Amino acid sequence: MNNLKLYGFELSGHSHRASVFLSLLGLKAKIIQVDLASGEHKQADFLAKNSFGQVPVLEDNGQFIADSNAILLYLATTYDPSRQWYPESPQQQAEIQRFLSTAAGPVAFGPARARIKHVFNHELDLVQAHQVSEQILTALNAHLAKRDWLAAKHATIADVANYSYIAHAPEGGIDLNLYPNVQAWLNRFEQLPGFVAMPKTYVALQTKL
Ligand SMILES: N[C@@H](CCC(=O)N[C@@H](CS)C(=O)NCC(=O)O)C(=O)O
Repeated sequence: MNNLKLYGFELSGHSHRASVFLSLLGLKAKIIQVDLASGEHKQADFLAKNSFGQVPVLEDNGQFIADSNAILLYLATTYDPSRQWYPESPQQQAEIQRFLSTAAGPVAFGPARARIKHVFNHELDLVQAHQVSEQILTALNAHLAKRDWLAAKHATIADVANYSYIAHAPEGGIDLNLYPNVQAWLNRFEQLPGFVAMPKTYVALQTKL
């Protein structure tokens, strides 16, 4: 019996990345919502869990793991004996790392930022976020033309890391219809046993995205 807790925020794609992976692995975890609006993540109690003051943070038997991609790596190497999600071959690991960097780079600075601007109205450059989004979605659409998954012949943590913010890109005013191979990949991901969706924001609901 594990003792997993996930500190997150329900509209955070980074948090969803961690919670959907827990579910895909069939792991039960206590989900603890951190009140970002009131600044709970900048209080001493939370900073003791993650000095960067960001969600998500995973707690496993009193040990804290911060950063969504670090959480994916930790869960895959600790709780997936089959090593489907993070295979042992150095070549496959390098390919997965390439897409973890994609998630932390252009996906974070493109679709995720555009959504933050639309949904939370933060001071961000929407034009730049849309340019970055177009570049990375065009590249991913080409990458997925002849393959089902980003980094292997099956789903890996590379797919988990990139799914949430790309699936919710329309909430940032991005038209995914322009990227049919990306859409097919999102649909494939949503069919995985254990998949759970991130709630749509009021922006998505207003525009029926
Ligand atoms: N590199 C981090 C980024 C996490 C992140 O940006 N979290 C946001 C919510 S989506 C957050 O906590 N923002 C509050 C802040 O930065 O003050 C990860 O992958 O976990």
